[in-house]
Amino acid sequence: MSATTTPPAYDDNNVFARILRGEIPCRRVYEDEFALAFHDINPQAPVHVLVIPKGRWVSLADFSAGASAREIAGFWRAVGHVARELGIEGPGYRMLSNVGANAGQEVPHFHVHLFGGRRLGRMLP
Ligand code: DGP
Repeated sequence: MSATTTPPAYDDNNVFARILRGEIPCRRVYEDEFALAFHDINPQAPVHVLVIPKGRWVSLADFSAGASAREIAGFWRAVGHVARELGIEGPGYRMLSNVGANAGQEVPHFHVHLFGGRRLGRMLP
């Protein structure tokens, strides 16, 4: 692993930063010290929730290289908690994160999509 990799610049005006600051409303489903979860504005499934870490991270690589072990553990614990609380754990769900231009990442704040509530078609890739 290179210690010289420059992390991507974080845009403090991206929509999720504004949601975290309370400048834009969201339909919140969970919040703790490490993460915020809220319904996607444009749901692609009966359950479509976004889980975001509270720090200023653009991608998973950025997050995993820069966040503390406590923040990383807290975030992933929150993702699992949200899936259970939404009732999608038993029937099954999909977890997805778009990273960068090739994946069509729209919001440059690291986030995980949780999709559930129906049979999901195969989508690889
Ligand atoms: P992506 O960056 O492509 O992984 O997806 C970003 C998602 O964020 C997309 O599904 C729509 C959602 N989104 C964008 N703006 C808002 C917003 O203002 N509120 C909420 N709740 N969701 C948003």
